[in-house]
Amino acid sequence: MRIREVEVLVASPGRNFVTLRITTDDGVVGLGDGTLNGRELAVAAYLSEHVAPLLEGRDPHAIEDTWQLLYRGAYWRRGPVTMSAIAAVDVALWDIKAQVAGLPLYQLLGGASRERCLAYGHASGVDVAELIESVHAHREQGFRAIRVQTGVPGLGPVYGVASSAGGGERYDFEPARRGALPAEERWDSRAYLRHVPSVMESVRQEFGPELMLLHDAHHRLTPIEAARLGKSLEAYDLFWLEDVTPAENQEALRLVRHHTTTPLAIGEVFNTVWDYRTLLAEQLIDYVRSPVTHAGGITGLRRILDLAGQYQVRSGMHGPTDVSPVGMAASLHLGLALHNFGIQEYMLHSAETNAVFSPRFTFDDGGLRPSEEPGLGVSYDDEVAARFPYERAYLPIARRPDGTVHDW
Ligand code: EZ4
Ligand code: CO
Repeated sequence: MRIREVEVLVASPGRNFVTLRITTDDGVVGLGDGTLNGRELAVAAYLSEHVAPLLEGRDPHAIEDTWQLLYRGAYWRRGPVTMSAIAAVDVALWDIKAQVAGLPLYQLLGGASRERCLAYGHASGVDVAELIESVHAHREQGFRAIRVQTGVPGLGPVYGVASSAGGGERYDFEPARRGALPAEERWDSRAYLRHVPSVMESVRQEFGPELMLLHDAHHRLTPIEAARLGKSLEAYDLFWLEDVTPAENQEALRLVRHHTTTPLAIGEVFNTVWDYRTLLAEQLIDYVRSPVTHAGGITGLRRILDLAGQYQVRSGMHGPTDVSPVGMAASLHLGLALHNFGIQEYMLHSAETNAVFSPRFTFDDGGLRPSEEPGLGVSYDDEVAARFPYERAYLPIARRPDGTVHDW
């Protein structure tokens, strides 16, 4: 069996997605996700110009050798563009292999280690009252774990908070105010640090101790601010506190860790095991945030999570709407099989997105399960996709009260 065709598909059904489609000479079709939010065409060009010519004629079953060829065989290694491109190839090849085997992909990864993958949804509100309404709505949908974000008094729109929660805003499909140029938001860490504990206090008062609560700081804090936040939230028993600092400075997490017992999740922008080396070896975190799509595919992420497992660190794969249904399905197959699975982020894709990909994973009793059909259990409809051409879109940026650009 040989790879006959490699196609890079870019469409914007609700938001932009980069999908790789690999077809074998036997007519087996595999899909991979290479979507990198706000940098989509960089991955598309990397794939079509630098990767596709290497794949035509290769054995699609040689997944490990292909991964090493694209990673080790490239002079310029690592980075989100490269690793998303490698992920797209890797997942498409796993999809093909599982279809040829006649098995759902997780069976090739060792089989199921659990019934379903615990999932968390995103509740938010411009104020606490709206947030509580949103948490109620998520509980009614069946979520047992919920991320909570609110606006901050004195600031305008804040990233991760629906701009008109309770209204018609499609928060679950698109959290960011994206546009053809970046929107600018205000950020004030002092105001944020004062506000968040009171939010958690209100949520615990309303919902009691059982509900699993998560919170995302989006890399906005310094280590000492992060330590203070973790400490100030200990009484509210968070499942995790996410991305507290811009953690390419792995050693900075020592300070945070020494000051708080709030569990820490980090790394949705990380892409290889090297980004986690100190964090894991010194047990500075509790959850690895990388998803299959941004960490070199199932092959790449499994390397990270196998190492994490030696340190009792579990998976917490990123699952925003910018990970396509193909990427979500891949994360679920890996998550179902992994021993050290922790939790899966789950934001609902829009109806337009689902019309293109027809994902067959299911959500039940607060958890997700991949499809039982051979392969990934996702497809791609070219005719529907053709109705949604690519649109340039930036994530917003944040500025401090004096106008200084703040960390993402
Ligand atoms: O900012 O997916 O935990 N989820 C998040 C997301 C990310 C976007 C960036 O592409 O932080 O909302
Ligand atoms: Co996040």
